[in-house]
Amino acid sequence: MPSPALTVRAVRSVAVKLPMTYALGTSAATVRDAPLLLVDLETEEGAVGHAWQFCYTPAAAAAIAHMLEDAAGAIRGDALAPDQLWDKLAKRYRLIGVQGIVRMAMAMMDVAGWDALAVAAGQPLATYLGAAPRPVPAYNSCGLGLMAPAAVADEADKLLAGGFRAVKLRLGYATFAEDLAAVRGVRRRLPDNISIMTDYNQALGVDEAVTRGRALDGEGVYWIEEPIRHDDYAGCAKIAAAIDTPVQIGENFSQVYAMETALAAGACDYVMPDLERIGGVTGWQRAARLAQTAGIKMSSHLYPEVSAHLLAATPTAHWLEYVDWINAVVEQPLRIVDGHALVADRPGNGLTWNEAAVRRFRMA
Ligand code: SMN
Ligand code: MG
Repeated sequence: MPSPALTVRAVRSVAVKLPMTYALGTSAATVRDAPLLLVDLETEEGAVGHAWQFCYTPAAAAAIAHMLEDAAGAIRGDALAPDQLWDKLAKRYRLIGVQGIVRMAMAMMDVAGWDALAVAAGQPLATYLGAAPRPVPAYNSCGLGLMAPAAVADEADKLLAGGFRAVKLRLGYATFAEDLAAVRGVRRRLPDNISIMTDYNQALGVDEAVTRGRALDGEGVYWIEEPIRHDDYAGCAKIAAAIDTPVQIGENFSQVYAMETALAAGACDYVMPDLERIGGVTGWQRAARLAQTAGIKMSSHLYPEVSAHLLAATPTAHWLEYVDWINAVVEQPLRIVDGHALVADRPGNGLTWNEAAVRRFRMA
């Protein structure tokens, strides 16, 4: 069922800081409170679309909100046609470049826009995109930061609550011996049928990544994510060719063009675009078509509520990255059953704010 024609009326955002159940302890930085931007896109016809953005650092929340205001002013009164709005804003920001916080603001607008369209059509987003909503395999990506081996194994065990059959372990300790201790500690603690993804968050150089990657072959690691600088695709290709464990990259793909370049370079075995960096729902669909053509498995990065709908509509869908960060401020958190994310069976992407909670966690 097509959505009735909608017109953009206003875009509003509110910044919140939510305490995380498990700290995100990457090799680059540790995040204990999630600075998030919650976005509402209002239409003249009444349908409202929602989206959220992880801002990485509180200062960025204000900056992205400011860009969002600028973009909203530019599309006020326009027909809600996400492709066309993307092109219009891409032209507006051509000189500064559609990257960083500019692109994040555009992508949020796009996600909220698609939500409003699906809400107006009375369909879950997955259905609106032409797919049948279906449970999507999810790994628990909360926690498992850099810490003592015994602590990391204890935490891994807790993360299986909810029936998860996969978790993600952050690596990139000062020495490989510490990486190995973490991997072995978790591998020994978890049942054999539980998959362990690993993520270096770009900590290594190419040679060190080849050395550590080869040494991890045979340790029961499902993938090695971002071993080196995210945009060194030639380096990633060298690592992918040298080790048996699959190399995963993609959270830093800036629009589908970066993914095209990465795939042409043979940079990885799997891809995992980030909803906001790939260009919202519009960008995700382009990436999904590219992954299909390339025959490469595609997972998601963050934003599990919306990504569940998108993976249900992705021909080479692989794993959904689950984080619980938004749960404190939504009316109905994403449901995980038997390690699968259940695509919300209500119109739109399923996000609606608990206004009292939003007031409580609002950033000053
Ligand atoms: C990650 C890093 C920074 C913020 C969120 C998530 C991590 C991941 O690389 O893939 O989960
Ligand atoms: Mg990552």
